Amino acid sequence: MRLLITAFEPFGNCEINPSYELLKSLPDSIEGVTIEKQLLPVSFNNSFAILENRIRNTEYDAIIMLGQYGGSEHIRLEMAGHNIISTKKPDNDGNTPLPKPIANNADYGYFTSFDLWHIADKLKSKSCVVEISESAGGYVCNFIYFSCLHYIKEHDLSTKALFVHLPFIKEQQKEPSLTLDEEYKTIITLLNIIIEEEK
Ligand code: PCA
Repeated sequence: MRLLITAFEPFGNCEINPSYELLKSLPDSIEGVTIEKQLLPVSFNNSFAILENRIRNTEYDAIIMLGQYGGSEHIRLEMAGHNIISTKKPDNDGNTPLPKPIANNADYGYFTSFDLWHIADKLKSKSCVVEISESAGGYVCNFIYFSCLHYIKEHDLSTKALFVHLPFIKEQQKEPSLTLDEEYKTIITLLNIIIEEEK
């Protein structure tokens, strides 16, 4: 099984991005499956270009994308990527695109092909603080999620992709927050569930 995990660098007024802290702490393999890792810039112009380069060269079975979602108490399993950029926050290149579709002549959005209800139930049964979210927002995380799902659809790939948004971690001294250990435990449990079912 080929598995790719991505995370984002810090952005805005944050010096830490929990997704990157998590990526750095993940093991190199789980149950014999190599965990391939990719850090992405918080950039509308460059983030998907980097991911696309990886997925053009390797047909992954699963891609799990991680990002920060300040203000949430829960780890959010994102149901869908929407075909829109809508933000007032500049990205790390200083770009604040006007609201517009990500891809012209494409669907309004795509759902993940993972069974999120089943995954969320399993995670909750192991005391992980997760919820299913209907929207990944209008910023770079939604951009990468939609772009990835669109690529999978356009290229008729069997790759399953999921975006997971993480609350602040305690080190950021912002609330609400979880500990890095709690987020780590949830992501490791998620990866174990996916590996178990896809193997
Ligand atoms: N969160 C942002 C982009 C990078 C990240 O970690 C978002 O929710 O769009």
